[in-house]
Amino acid sequence: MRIKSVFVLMSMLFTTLFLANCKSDSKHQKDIETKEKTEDVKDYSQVDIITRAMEFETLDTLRSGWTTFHYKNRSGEVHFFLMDKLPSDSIVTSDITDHLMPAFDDGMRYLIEEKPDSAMAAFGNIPTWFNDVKRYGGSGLISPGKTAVSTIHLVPGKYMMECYVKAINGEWHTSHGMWKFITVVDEPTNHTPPSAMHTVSVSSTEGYTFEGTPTTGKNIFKVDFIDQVPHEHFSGQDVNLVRYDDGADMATLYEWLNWMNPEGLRTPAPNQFVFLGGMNNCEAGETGYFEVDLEPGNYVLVSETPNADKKGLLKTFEVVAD
Ligand SMILES: [Cu+2]
Repeated sequence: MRIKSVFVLMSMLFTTLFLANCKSDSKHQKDIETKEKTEDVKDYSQVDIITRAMEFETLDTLRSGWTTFHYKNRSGEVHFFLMDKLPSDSIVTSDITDHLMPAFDDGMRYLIEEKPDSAMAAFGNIPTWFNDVKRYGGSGLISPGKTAVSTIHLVPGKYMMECYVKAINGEWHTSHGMWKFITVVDEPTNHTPPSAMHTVSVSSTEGYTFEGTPTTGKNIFKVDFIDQVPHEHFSGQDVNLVRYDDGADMATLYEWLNWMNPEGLRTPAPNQFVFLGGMNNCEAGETGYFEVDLEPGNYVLVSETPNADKKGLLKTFEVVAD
């Protein structure tokens, strides 16, 4: 673990030096300026994100307002993306890699080793600024080969895009490189959210309220966050759309969705379930949209929250053939 951290640090130092060296190359600098200029005039209202292994391949700068993300999971693991708005623009890479991540890394390792007291002590080292992070949505969990389409409303600021699913060894995807700073500038897109066909209201006390009858083909869901509170896993509530096989053991899914379980959110995801996106955590009063093509089958809308079933933070439905 420590050796690996040193290796990661050395790799980062090498990358930094390499980039610094590149910057002295005037042709390269010109290329960068041309690229930035091209990006300046981009619409920004439709943004692709691609994950091929453990990275977010997308733009560094986005515009505020409504933006539709097409998150293409071309890797072999389940992921998501979440937009964490940082409380300060002065938070830099070392704040994340040297302070935030080690606290989560140590805490998770202790949970896997069944040392809950040590785990809580490690989580106690999470920097205090992390309490002031605001979430502005993202995708729900998305299976390999699938694309999650999410429309969210961004306010200007510095963000960290992240995925905290876990690798097969229990380490966070964030610690494997699945995070990225993104600057959202104060220039709203002209984009408007799509026309919703279904509405899901998410409340910590009432659970999900959803009366829709999704059908085959394209369905657009609007997700209203009535409130947002930390649950036993210190995180809030969200919406994931999951297709499940006949006779699937739903308890397996609910257990897996709790990151505090040593096997929770850990690769491999349970079979018999296909993750089709959804809407990641938003602040109270915020709204997000997601779009999905449905085929006949069994589906569940479910929150990545401990005891989601007991809290009403789930809703099953069936899509029948036309
Ligand atoms: Cu991931």
